[in-house]
Amino acid sequence: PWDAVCLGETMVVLRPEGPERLADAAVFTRGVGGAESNVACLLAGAGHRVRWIGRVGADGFGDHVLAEIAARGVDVSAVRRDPHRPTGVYFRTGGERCATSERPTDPGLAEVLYHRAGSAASAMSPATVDRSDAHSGRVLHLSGITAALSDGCRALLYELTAPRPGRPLLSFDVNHRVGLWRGRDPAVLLDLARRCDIVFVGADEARAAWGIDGVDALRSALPEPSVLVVKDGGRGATAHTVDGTVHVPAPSVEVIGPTGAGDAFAAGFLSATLRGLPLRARLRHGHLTAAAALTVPGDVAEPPDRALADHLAALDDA
Ligand code: KDG
Repeated sequence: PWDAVCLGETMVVLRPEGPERLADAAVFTRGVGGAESNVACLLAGAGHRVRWIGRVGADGFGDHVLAEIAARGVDVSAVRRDPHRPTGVYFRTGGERCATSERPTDPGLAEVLYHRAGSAASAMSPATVDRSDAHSGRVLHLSGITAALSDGCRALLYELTAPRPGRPLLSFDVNHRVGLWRGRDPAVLLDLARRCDIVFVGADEARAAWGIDGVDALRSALPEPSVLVVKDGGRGATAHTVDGTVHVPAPSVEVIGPTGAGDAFAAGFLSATLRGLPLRARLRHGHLTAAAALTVPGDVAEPPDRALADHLAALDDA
């Protein structure tokens, strides 16, 4: 019955009100952040029937996460509350790229500080998430963030991506988050991606996570997905399918807030996929939805109006 089911951890995000570093900020604004629920909210905003599956604490932050995501028109009835573990929280400053451990407070780079170890969502596993709930849509959207949360979460991803007759179309955004993989090998992300049908990966994250450089090398390492989308920032995105390769340049926009742009790209692409649009139009809808996210602060933008996006996506074909 659902067009799409998105599964993953969603946290409360606290951002300094101004441009300060975490060391200096005294006042924070609250938001909701979770890569997969961002995709769910955007898909719901684009008119699709969407469910988000996650796990939050039986605490006020869990109430807030559920209320905000439900208010975007997403079904949250399969989200479980954990009586013992808290809702994850993270702090983030502005800036285009994440600070690294070597340069934690470089001006211009975002600081990302997670308080999610032992969170309610990290208790997701094949025992706590019902596979039939996760497989109740046409598309199941997952991301590599979940693989880093706990052994149980990783086992859940393997369970949900196992070959099985009648399984939904599996969408996987690699979402390599440097801060979650310190001291651990992100090769598992490659393994999981190979089990899915539609894979989104950034050229930069493929280099950082796997040392793989370039679209051809990536396709060789990821031959199984029927669609492999390689995103190359402002330069554009390339989709590889059995029918060939399509590249669509990205529109140039003034970046206000880069967080959530990857999620928005995935949502635009998946929305157009659910509507049966051709590959080039799917990439264009990815770019247009990402542009909407890039030009607002915060994690989740409103998706572009469908009629306008269809018009813009068709312009070059005219
Ligand atoms: O894509 C945006 C996400 O990174 C953000 O909302 C938080 O899910 C998140 C994460 O784990 O980093």
